[in-house]
Amino acid sequence: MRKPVVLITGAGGEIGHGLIARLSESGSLIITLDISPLDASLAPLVTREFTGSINDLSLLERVLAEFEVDRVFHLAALLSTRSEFTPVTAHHVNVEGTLNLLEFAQHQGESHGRPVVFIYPSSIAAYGFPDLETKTRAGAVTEDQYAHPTTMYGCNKLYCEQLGHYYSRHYKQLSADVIARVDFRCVRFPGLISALTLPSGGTSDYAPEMIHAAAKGQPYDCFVRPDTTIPFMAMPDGVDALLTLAAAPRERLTRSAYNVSAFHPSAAEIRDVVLAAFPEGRIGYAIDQKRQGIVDSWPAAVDDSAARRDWGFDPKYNFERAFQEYLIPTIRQRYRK
Ligand code: AKB
Repeated sequence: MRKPVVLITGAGGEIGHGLIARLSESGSLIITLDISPLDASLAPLVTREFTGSINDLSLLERVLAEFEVDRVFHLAALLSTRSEFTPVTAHHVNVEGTLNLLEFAQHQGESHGRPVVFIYPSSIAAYGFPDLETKTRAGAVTEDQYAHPTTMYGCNKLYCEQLGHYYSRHYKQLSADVIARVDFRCVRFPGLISALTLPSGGTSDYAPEMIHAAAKGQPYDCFVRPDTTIPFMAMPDGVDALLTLAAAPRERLTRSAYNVSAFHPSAAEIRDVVLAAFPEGRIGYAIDQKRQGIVDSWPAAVDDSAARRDWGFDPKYNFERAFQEYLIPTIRQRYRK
């Protein structure tokens, strides 16, 4: 009997770092798939590391043949800013790659007779507001409001939410013999701020970029206006959310995609708390109108009551604790070394 393993795609990314550490602590056997080799700090924590593309079907066939996968954390994606520069590549990776992983999970479930739990990080980019007035008036949005994304990344994320729901509920519904349909579960992440990794290609990156620049003593120009407001979350709470959702009893879940969030400061409020911690920091503003337009289309806040009710989502870090207890001390230490 093969031991069940967890597959993490995009394992070398920001979320993957924290997820691998937490899963290895719990004793899970982990296999990873990433376009780049894992950091030396992560490689020893995984049972097997595959380096390649989620669009390499022969590679996925190899994984299917060698391992019994019972959970998939599908993190591999091109983020919002990068996807705007290469929209077709973004669709290829974000959508076709996700379809490949859903087919992989379905075939895994059919081979070992149990549904594979498929955890998918969607994003606040799945929302879209036509203008700032509508965004401000909307306040904290629920999952079924304003799902009109204005970026390729947001379109990709919203469609993959629907694709996952199809695989969970309706896959090949005209074929009588479909067994072990994928158990798709998804969170819409806000901007995630990690103390351990640098941001890569996101439009919410102004928050982590400010902190890391000030901690390194480097000047930084924030690319959005001071009043810009979107929801954020400290990375440990993001990883906790994925693990808690994955472990939740299926019958508790009333929807496929859930909002999660922890705090929603303005860019100016983030700048203030960073300069209070790093008084020598030099943080100005150089607005990038295109990236500003993306962030203005995202909600100022989200209503995460469904996640709290259905599966006990409960972030540990509010705005103050995230900075005072996690981000600032950890990042300060990182650059002292
Ligand atoms: C991005 O900025 O693209 C991501 C996100 C908000 O999904 N961090």
